[in-house]
Amino acid sequence: MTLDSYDLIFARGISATGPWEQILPHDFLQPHLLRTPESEGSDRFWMMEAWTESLKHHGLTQPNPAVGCVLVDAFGKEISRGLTQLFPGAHAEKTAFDRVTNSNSLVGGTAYVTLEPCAHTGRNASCADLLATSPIRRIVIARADPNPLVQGKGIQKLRAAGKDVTIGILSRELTAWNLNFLTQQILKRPLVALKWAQTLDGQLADDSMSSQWISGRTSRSYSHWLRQHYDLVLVGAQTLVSDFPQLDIRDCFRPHQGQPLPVFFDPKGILFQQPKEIQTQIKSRTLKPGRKCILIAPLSVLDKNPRSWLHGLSDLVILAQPGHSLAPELIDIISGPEVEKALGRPVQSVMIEGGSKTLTQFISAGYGDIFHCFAAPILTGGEKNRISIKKTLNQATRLHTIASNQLESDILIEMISEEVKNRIFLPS
Ligand code: AOF
Ligand code: ZN
Repeated sequence: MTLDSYDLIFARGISATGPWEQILPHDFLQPHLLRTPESEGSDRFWMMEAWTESLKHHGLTQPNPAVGCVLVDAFGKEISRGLTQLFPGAHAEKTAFDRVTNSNSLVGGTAYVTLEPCAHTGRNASCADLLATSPIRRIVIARADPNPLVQGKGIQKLRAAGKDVTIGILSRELTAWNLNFLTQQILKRPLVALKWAQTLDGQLADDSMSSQWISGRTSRSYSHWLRQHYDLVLVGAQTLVSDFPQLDIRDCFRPHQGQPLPVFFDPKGILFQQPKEIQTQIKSRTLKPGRKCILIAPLSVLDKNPRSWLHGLSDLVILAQPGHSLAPELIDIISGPEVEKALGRPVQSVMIEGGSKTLTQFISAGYGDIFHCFAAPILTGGEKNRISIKKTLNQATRLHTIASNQLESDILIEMISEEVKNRIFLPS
């Protein structure tokens, strides 16, 4: 199968992590951010409905993917819908079946599911068995589940039971939506998302290091939605010193129950060398007593510098990196047992939010599965705060655009790496 770059670009009104109408407050929704409605009753129409259902548990089902399911009767009327419950709760299909009041309505009906129904008996009976033994006639699936316990076996069970199975409706969009889960399953490591806002001339901060307020309020609202999407939010120590970022979800349209776990990366020990006033500000504005955070620094930095200024931060977990390199040490630490313990579940994803040095280091080390990049109509000049990986066009890292949009006067471009395109988007 070949897929050219154009084929990867999503339908209008859909970002890499959901439809805009589900993400932004309604007064931020400019007309070009609205979807072209699907024709009523079509497979795409119902798959959008199944996706919309799963969005209600955005960021809450991990390590399970947030799946949606809609059951439709033989006359095209909705019977019920369901979504994956909070871990370790029921799967979407089971939730939808539990909400059916008249089982006769299922005869000859269709189930729309955003991921292949599972084939294993885990905490629940297998969803493929549930569908296979039901009077539902047709099952429409967005994409296959690469979990070795499933991996096509769900589809096989359905076909063996004589069901009509269609695969691939909104598959790119739902692959992006489940990218955390899919990356963990296929690449056996956490998804690394890179997010930044830059001026039109490529500065992530001005030369005096101020990086706040480059992008507008709609872009900021989307950034907070992204924080809900990823398990960890990581920034470098310089960003901490310059911006005292809160790294929480404040400005999000939908009610949210979780917060990402903030991770700070200090490869040179600059936090330890700050004057007392700055350290006090870091403690009161970002690390905060009672807030669970992770600080990662090389062993040599932690050995050399007194940590007394961190006293009182009982929920701060300090982790030593054996050397100085990012790959694979830092990723190993991020997916290791201490971070898993602090998060309360296995780490499936991390979003690197800056600054320019940290992003440059990650990109240079070959990391970056998905990019959310905002460009604002501002020119600052300057040269200190740019992504600078120093490659020629021949050696350039080439990405694939999956979505782009104008958010007020900013332009958002969302891209995936070659590896994600070939190994996660294509096999679906
Ligand atoms: C579905 N429907 O709603 C979800 C699925 O540990 P368990 O038994 O809950 O199974 C987890 C796996 O099930 C998960 O890794 C993924 O492969 C699949 N998720 N499957 O049929 C759902 N969330
Ligand atoms: Zn299931």
